[in-house]
Order: sequence, then C-alpha cells, then structure tokens
Amino acid sequence: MRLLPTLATALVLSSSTFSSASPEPHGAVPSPRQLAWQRMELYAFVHFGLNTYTNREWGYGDEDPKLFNPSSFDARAIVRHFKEAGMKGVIVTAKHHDGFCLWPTETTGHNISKSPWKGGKGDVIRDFADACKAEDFKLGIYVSPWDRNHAEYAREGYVETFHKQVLEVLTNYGPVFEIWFDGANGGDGSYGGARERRTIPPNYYRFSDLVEKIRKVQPECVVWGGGGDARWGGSEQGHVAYPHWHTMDSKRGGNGATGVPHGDTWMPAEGDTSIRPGWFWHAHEDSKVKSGGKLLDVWFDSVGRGANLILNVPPNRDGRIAEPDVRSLMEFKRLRDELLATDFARGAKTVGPAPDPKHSARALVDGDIETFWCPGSSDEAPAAAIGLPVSATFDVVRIREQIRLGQRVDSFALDVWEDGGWNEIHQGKTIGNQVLVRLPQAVTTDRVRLRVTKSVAPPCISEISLLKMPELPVDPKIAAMFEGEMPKTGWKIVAKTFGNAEVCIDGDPNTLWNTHPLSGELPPPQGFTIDLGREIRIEALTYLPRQDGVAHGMTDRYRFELSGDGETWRTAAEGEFANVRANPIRQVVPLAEPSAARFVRFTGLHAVEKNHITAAEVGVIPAR
Ligand code: FUL
Repeated sequence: MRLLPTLATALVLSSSTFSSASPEPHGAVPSPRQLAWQRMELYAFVHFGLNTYTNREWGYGDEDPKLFNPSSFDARAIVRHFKEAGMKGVIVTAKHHDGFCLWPTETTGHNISKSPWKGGKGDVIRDFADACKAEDFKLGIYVSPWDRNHAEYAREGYVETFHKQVLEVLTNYGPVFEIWFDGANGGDGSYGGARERRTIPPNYYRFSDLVEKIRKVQPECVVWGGGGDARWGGSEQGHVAYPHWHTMDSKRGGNGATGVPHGDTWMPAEGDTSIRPGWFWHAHEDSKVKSGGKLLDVWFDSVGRGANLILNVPPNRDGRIAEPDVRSLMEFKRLRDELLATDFARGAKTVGPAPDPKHSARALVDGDIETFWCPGSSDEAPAAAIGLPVSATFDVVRIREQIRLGQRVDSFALDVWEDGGWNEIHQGKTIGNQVLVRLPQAVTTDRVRLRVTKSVAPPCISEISLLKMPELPVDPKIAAMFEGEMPKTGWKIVAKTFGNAEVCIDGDPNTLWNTHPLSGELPPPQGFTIDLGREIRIEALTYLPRQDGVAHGMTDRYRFELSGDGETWRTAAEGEFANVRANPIRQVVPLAEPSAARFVRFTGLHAVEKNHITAAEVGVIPAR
C-alpha cells in the first residue's frame, strides 16, 4: 500500500512560498442571485401562444385571439414531465413578438380574455405558477420587448406599457427565477393596423430603469438580456464556445459565446435551443424531435462548458407535450443519470499542496461542490493527484472551480499513471462552473493528476469526477446510412482549406461543411485531412452529400488520398460521384485493394451547383 508516497513523489510540487491565508475572491464574482441560477444548470422553455395555432414562428400581431383554444391544456402535467426529466424550472412565453398576452393583462386588449378558452377566464401564467408551486418547481417568464401588435410600438407610449407588463407578471404570480428579454427586433408588424416597418432608437426600452423596478419587486429574479444578470450563449443550437468565460467587459462588451477572459463583470451565459427545429409546435415537426443522444451532445456543449441550458419543449394545440418530445426528454434524462451514476473519484485518496488544511486536495473528491482545494499559489503549475482504490475505466472527466471566488483558471492538463509514469491525456482551457472533458477514448488507471498550468490567482477547484459515458442508442435510420463504417471516435481534422470541416466526422448527417462564407464562395478544390488516430487497413472511403435538400456545393468530382505519416501522400481514388443531385445518398468508393493508412485527405474537385464545396460526412470502411 505505497499509494500515497508514490502519489506524492510523482507530483510536481509547486513553489514553497505558499501563503496560508484563506483565498480571497479574485476579480468579478457572481452575485448570490447569479450563483443560485448557475447551480440550476438545466431548465425548460415553453413557447406557446397564437403561433401554436397559426403554424408560425413569428406572429405578425394581427392574429385573432379566438384561435387560442387548447382542448386539454394541463400545466401540471407539463411541469411534471420537466421535473421527471431532471430540469429545475420552466420559462413560459407570456408574450411573444405578436404581442398576444397569455395572461389577462390590464395593459392591452390583445390578450387571453378575448379567447374562447375557459370562457375568456383562462390565464396560462396562473396555471403554470400554480403547477410550479404544487410541484416545487421554479417559474420563469419571457416577455418580448418587440411587440408587433401595439399601435404605439417604437414610440414613447409603448415603453410604459412594456414596463407595466413586466411588473404585472412579476407581482401577481409569486417568485420568478428568471425573466427573459429577447433581443429580436425584426421591424415590420401590424402595429394597431398600421402594417409598417418600425425601427427603435438606441436605449428605447430603458432597460436600466426597468431592471431597477424589477429589483424592487423580485430581487432574486435573474434578468436575462437587457444588460441584467445573464447573457445569450451566442447560438440557438444551445451551444456555447470553449474556452468559456462567465465574465464580460463592461466597457467593450464582448462575444457572448466565449465571454471575456478575466472581464470586469460577471455575466454568465445561457445556451438556448428547442427540442424541435422550431420554437413553437408544428405538426410537421413531430418526426424531427431531437433524440436523447442529440440532447446529450447539446448538454455537453453548454452545461459541459460551464453555461446553463434552456431547452424549449413546446406544447401542441391540445396544450400537451407531444409523445415524441416526452420520449426524448426521458431518454436524455436516462443518459445523464447513467453518466453521473458512478463517480470513480469519489472518496479516493488525494495528494496536493495545500498550505491551509481547510482547502486540502481531499475536497476534490468529497462530492461537495462548496469545499475546494487551493494550493495557495498559482506558480509552477500546482498539481493534485487522486489515487483510486482499484483501477477504473472512464472517458469523461468533470472539473469544477469554486466560482464564488471568481473564475481563475486559464488552462489545465490531465495526466494518468501508466507504466510507472505520468502520461498526459488532455490539455484543457477554462473550467469555471464546470467543464466536462470527453476523452477521445476510455482510459483505465488507478491514478489521475490535475495540473493547473495557468491561472490568474491560486486555483480553487471544488471537484473532480471520473465518469463513464453510457452506451448511446443508435438511431436505426442513421446506422443504416453509415453501414460498414468504423466509428469516428478519436478522429481529428488536422488540416483543412476552410471552415468547420470537423462536422464531417461528427457522425451527424445533418451537420454541414460549407466553403461558402458570407464574404463569397471559395471555389474548388476544397478539402480536409483526417487523422484516424492509428493505422487502419482501409477497404473503401465514403462521402455523404448534404441531406437538407439543397444541391449547392454537392461534390460530383472528388479525390481521396492516403498517408501513413501525414507527409507523404498517395492518391487512393479519384473520380465521379454519379447522380448525387437527384439522389444524394452515401457514395462508397472501394479501393483497388485494401490499403493501410492513418491519414485520409478528401478533396472536392467540382460541385454540381454553385462554385463551392459542401459535405455532410466523410467515412472509412475498414477491411475485414
Ligand atoms: C428568438 C425569437 O425571435 C424566437 O422566436 C424565440 O423566441 C427565441 C427563443 O428567441 O430571438
């Protein structure tokens, strides 16, 4: 049992000039309101309203309130689904851009009291508030600043109305955990019958006054948008960027997807997306609900980078969550549960410098996100090692910083003990609220080491978890599409002429590489190089054309090259993809004879339409 001495000697200890004082907060830190919100991680969005009945995404503002008449709306049933899916709250569109209010507001006649539902006595927000109370669930509210119905929109008169609407929903329905101010402002609308385009002057909504009013009535409510407490994650796919910062710069702003390293303002991000292609329910999208596995990917790319995820699950015309959405939500929950069920690091032995014993490395594995390890100094890459009682196999590592003290870490590395020495398996950037590192392949070891390679102040790390990915159910339609191909785990794009060629090796037929940036088309030849991670005897190569019904950039002349070292290349196949425009199925290119290679280069030499190249996937069929 020489575990601890071995761990200790294997550590690169940091400088001996430790201060023993407990760490102080560094730079911007979260307010209690923001902290409580960041701990929620995952909650639902509900887009419901006249658009549900008109089949639109943005109502024009002249829709008839009589259209809103759900036959069996049941807020309690909806909230129960969300709760069962492990979500922590729900944000409801009380008013979308069409101006129709789902509560009987005094501010406009364009509201639910004009709908036949419950004889004009209905109140969707009340029903959600009651359901949340009964289920001990959190309620949030979306009120669109842009109002395509209001005659005074873009004029002074509307701003007061908008503020009143916000205060109505924040005073009459109990505690609201988040209020959502959409940034969308399209311009045209019906505006009390005027049917024209209206633009708003800067600072039109007077958000700073509004935020002050909100603080008075609901001091704990997080204001999303409007310069309040939280920011947009930068895409409606739910993803945020990595490295990912919870801070922004009060003077220069910054990109919401990434945040600003060590910025002066704590303004954490929320990734938003819908379980369906649209935000409102449309019958034709019942077959396009994201699978549990796809939702897990979105969660990795938002929550797994430190942001919150708001997942929209829109009720149908009956006022219910449709079956396919419920199934996906439950599958998503099962996959998260399986991933988090066993943390191999929990209770392991730990070694690491800690001048203040209150912040010893043991905190890393105690399952308590409040306690944390602090090495006292950020010099010389402080490290902590974890010794497991028995070897474990894991492929996901979760690390959390104690964000109460700020976001400090710029970069870190992970090592595992293999054949008598530490072997680096990952280099990461930010940690923040949490980072979920997906390793390219599972590792088996009994010792893991975290090195904080750059940090603006002594790192304060609250947890490390070693986890194993659940088996992901394969969608039979997609499996058939890639029949015979090897899995793409551990593959890397190591060179490309342009763009996000990585999506061609993500196994998702619906993501698209495109050499057509806004600045103009990039003509063929265009291509990229894949590192397969190890040498493979290849029997055939594949190209999947884009699957979205558009022919732009679809390749009809191609070249595939192979290499053992990424330097010396040989052409393995060159030729024509016949009939891809009319029938964009996977193109399989058999090699004259099986050939061993570690690197594959694909080049599109010509497109059937337009002068750029697109591809959904490129794959390898190994020799048997
Ligand atoms: C966007 C809106 O325009 C969409 O309709 C939707 O509400 C989404 C959450 O935000 O900006």
